[in-house]
Amino acid sequence: MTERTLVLVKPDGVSRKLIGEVLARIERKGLDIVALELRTVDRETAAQHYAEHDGKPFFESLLEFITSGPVLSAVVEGPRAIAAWRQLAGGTDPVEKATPGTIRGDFGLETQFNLVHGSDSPESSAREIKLWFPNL
Ligand code: RTP
Ligand code: MG
Repeated sequence: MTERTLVLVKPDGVSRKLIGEVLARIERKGLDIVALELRTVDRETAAQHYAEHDGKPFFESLLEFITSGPVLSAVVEGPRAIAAWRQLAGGTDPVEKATPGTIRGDFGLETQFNLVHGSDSPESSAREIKLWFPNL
């Protein structure tokens, strides 16, 4: 079944010039990129995006990080796109969870600075795509 997911290259990934690397992996997997934008988001948008983590100890530093520079946002489409993209990204902790061969496993060292985001369910995907691409 065709699905859509919201992909972000976070500010660390953009500043490390990994946009091309990430998009190449999405394309090599066979997924379609149906929308793409580069912008720096305000605190309100970041807080809505990560609303599920409101109140957690890392929430404030996460918002500071996500708003610290340009973020690449993309809507990616294909069969089982949500799980397929999370497989390409790798686990949240780039060392303990992500395996080599994944984006986080190949390029990441710290949990907060883990380079990319992907929606974790169809509900999150619908909510996040509406937030990042209201006109899509
Ligand atoms: P994401 O939402 O960004 O795709 O990452 P995820 O599903 O793999 O992980 P999630 O639990 O949703 O956490 C969201 C982001 O918050 C930062 N984080 N920092 N310091 C910490 O313990 C900690 N835990 C999470 C990471 O940037 C993580 O991707
Ligand atoms: Mg998440």
